[in-house]
Amino acid sequence: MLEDDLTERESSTDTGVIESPLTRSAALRREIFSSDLSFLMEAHNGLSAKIVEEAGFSGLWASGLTISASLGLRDSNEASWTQVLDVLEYMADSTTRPILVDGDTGYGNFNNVRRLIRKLGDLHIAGVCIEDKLFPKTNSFIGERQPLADIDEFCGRIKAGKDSQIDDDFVLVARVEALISGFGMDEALRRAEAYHAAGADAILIHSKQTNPGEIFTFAKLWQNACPLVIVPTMYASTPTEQFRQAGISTVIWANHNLRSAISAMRETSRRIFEDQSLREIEGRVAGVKEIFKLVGNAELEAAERRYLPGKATARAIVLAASAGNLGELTRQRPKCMIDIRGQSLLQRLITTLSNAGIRDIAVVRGAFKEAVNLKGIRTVDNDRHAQTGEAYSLACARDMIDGDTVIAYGDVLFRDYILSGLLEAPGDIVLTVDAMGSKAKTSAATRDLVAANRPFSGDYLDDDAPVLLQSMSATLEAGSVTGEWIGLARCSALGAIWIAEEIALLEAEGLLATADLPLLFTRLAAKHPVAIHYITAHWLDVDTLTDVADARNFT
Ligand code: SPV
Ligand code: MG
Repeated sequence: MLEDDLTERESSTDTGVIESPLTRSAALRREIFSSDLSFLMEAHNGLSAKIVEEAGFSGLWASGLTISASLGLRDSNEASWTQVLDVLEYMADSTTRPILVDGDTGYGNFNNVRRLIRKLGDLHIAGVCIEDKLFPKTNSFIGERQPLADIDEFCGRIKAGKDSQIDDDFVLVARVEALISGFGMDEALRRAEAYHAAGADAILIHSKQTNPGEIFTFAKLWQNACPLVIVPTMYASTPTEQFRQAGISTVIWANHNLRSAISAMRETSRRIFEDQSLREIEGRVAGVKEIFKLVGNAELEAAERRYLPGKATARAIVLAASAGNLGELTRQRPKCMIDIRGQSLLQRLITTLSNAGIRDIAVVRGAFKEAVNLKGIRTVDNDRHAQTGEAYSLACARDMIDGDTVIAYGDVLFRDYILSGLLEAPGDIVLTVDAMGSKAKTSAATRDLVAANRPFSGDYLDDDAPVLLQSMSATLEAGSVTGEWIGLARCSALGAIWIAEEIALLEAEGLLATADLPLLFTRLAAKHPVAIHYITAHWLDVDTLTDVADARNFT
């Protein structure tokens, strides 16, 4: 599983020491045992799992109710446990975050729980919650006095579950239904104590009252014997701060993604049915590009460039001639070769380029040029680097600006998706621009500020109308700035011709030695469309020692 590689791979630290990988179970355990209040958000399939992660949640609740409902079934074990596993596999593949699975009653007795927990381990599910009822279960909010399991029998399910976990950190939450079923506080406490003693890592104390009274009473009497998990669906108006004060460990927002999807889908279906047209709906629903983005089409395109013959067409020119001004770090090597957690800045950039299928990489070197010798690159020398600027360095590699070409500064780091987005973006010259200018620079470092014909709107439906560069410079009027160029651009074969022509003109005017790329692009924008591809964050460039520290933390 790709995502597992991401979460559970080994990661190296600043010191070069290999840290032990954090499994999803360990991540869930950390959440549940942390002194902060944690939140798990409901998801019921791969797509909703992605949306929960995108929103920022550090864990997911795979709800029995909503998984069943999304299959068109009742929350009465109508979906078999292996059908639920199939859904969980899609969910686990879709997120790197830990998932706590609603395991209902465990689908039978201790033996069914054993098989369930082994299979959940195989799928890298972080934990399971089992409730003290009988198979087949009924949703807790239906009917009164649902029969509860015998305490000892349920403790057997807990023990068997804990004995079957593959990962030591796997979290088993035992859910006490005594309050819901009307058996009272003493029974609830008696059961929670027995389940904890049987090995449950945490207790989910459930209530269907519309106020949190009995939950808070339980929490007080429980005295934090082990973490408490709650599902405030019925007492939804309780301020979250009160849960914190009551010492609750984890709140599950149990079904709100499915419920919001139901409202939205109903409204859309009704509207289209009545209108027999899409006119009113288009613009109110997520764009098709949102779907592509959520399921990671950009990654597939990058993979195609890497693996499909004939797809890896783009080449790259990296401008890395400048010496940099980082004291000791740049005393004997250029800025692009400073070490960032065991790899040079340039090596990291080259890895990002080759991840996108770009293999033909030319690096324009200047200062300490002998230090710039990495495998898999061509080098071009700008021996006048001390007297010249970026446009001159680019001109040194002008023979290589031919066909689809990426141009990058040698001191930038950006996430892979940013390059994939640039490679996909339409236009003959396209610049990647951070719309937020989110890089909080502490120094007065030069920033390539951009004025475009339109600011970033965040609306993917706008994508078809191109955003075009008007001018770029370190000194733009604040009101006209729509972002900051991150030092990454792409041109097509036609764009490459325009760039070559403009370089020739700068040369003829005697400006080539001093020109920088903002000037080159501003001049190009006066004659040709120079498109902007907006991003928001996930990049940095290295101008100062603070940037070096940030680069070490950049993933
Ligand atoms: C679920 O989400 O399936 C739950 C929580 O078990 S509840 O519906 O409140 O029982
Ligand atoms: Mg459930």
